[in-house]
Amino acid sequence: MSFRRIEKKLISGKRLSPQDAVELYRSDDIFGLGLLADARARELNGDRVYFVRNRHINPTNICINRCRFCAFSRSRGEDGAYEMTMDDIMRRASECGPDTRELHIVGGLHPDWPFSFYTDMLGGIKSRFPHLHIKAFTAVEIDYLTKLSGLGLRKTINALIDAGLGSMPGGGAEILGQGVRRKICPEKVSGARWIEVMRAAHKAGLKTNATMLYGHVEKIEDRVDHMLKLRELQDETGGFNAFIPLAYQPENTRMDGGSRTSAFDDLKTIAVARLFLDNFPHIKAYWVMLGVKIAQIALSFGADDMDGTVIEEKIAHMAGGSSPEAMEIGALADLIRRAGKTPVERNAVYNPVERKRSTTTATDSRAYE
Ligand code: V47
Ligand code: SF4
Repeated sequence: MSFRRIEKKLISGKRLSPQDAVELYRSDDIFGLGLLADARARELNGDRVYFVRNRHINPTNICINRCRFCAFSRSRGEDGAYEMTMDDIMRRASECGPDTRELHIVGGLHPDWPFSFYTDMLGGIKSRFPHLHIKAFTAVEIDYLTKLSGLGLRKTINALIDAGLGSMPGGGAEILGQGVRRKICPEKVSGARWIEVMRAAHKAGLKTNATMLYGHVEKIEDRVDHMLKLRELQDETGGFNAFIPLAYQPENTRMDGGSRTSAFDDLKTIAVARLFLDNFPHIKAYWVMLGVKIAQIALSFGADDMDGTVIEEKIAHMAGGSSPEAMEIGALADLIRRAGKTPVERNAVYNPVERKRSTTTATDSRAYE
C-alpha cells in the first residue's frame, strides 16, 4: 500500500475514506502509521496527554441482556450476582477525596430496579458530594431507563440531567453493525438505536464518549464501518469527546475460544482511529484493557488520553484482565512523562484542572507536577 498517497491526502487536509482506513489497517508498516497518527495528535493536542482522578462504581452485575462477551454480568440468583444498596453506592462516593473529579457509573440492566432508583442515586450523590461530576449510563442503559420511566427518550435524558447526570460514557457500542451484534450480543439494542440515543444525549447538551469492542469475531471492515458511523454522528452533533477502543478480554465469557489482541493490532487500532476520526478531539488509551505498557506506547500512536485512576474496575478484570485495578495519580503522570509527553490533569469534560503550585495563588493548568 502506498503511505505516500495517504500522507498526501492528510497533508492536503482531505478526509480518509473507509477504503483508506482498511488499507492502513492492512499495512504492517507500524512505524509509518505511528508517525502519521502522532503528527495528527500533535496538531490537535500538542504533546499534552490527559488523565483524570476518577472512580468507577458498578451498582449491579445482574443484567437481562447477558451479552456473550461479557464476563461481568450474571442472571438474578446466579453465583457471583450482586446488587449494591444505595448506602453501598454512597459509601463508595464518600471514599473519593476532594480532588476526585469524576464518578464513572455503569452496570447491568437490572430486572427490578425502578427508574426512581437511578434518579435517587444521582440526586443523592450530587447533594452530598456536589464536587463530583457524574458520568453515567451507557446508551444501552439509557434505552432501558426509557422503558422504565415510560417518558420517551428526550424526557428520560432530561430527567436524568435534572437529577445530576453530567455526561455519558461510551460503552455498549461494541461493533455497531447488526451482523456482528447478532453474534456477540443478540439481546442488546441495535447499533442504530445506540446512535439514536447518543444523538438525543448530544442534543440535550450532554458530552459523551464512544467505544469500540474489537478483537473478537469482527472483520477490519466492521471496525471501519463502526468508526464511519461515529464520524457521521460527530459531524452532525459534535457531542463526542473521546473515542475508546476496548481490546476484547476473552476469559470467563460465553464466546467460544478467542485470544487476546496482539500489541500490533492494539497500536494499529489507536493509530487508524486517530487518522480516520478526524472530528474526534481525543483518542483514549484505556490502560485497563490495553495493559499499562501498551497504553504507554499508544501515546506515540495517536492517543492523547489515558483515562484515570479508575479504582475498583470489574468489567475487564472479571474477563481475565491482568492490569492493576487502580493507578496512583503520580504513577499515571510518570508514565506519560516517560513517554516524552506532558501530563495534564483534566476534569470529566477535558478542561485542565487548575492546580495550586504552592500555597501562593500561582497555578499551572498544563504541567502536572
Ligand atoms: O460496554 C464488556 C465492554 C464496556 C468486555 O467512556 C468488554 O470513558 C473487553 O465502556 N472485554 C464498558 N471489553 C467499559 C466502557 C468504558 C470504560 C472506560 C472508560 C469509558 C468512557 C467507557 O466494556 C462495555 C463493553 O463494551 N466489555 N465485556 C470484555 N470481555
Ligand atoms: Fe449487560 Fe452490559 Fe454486560 Fe451486556 S455488556 S451483559 S448489557 S452488563
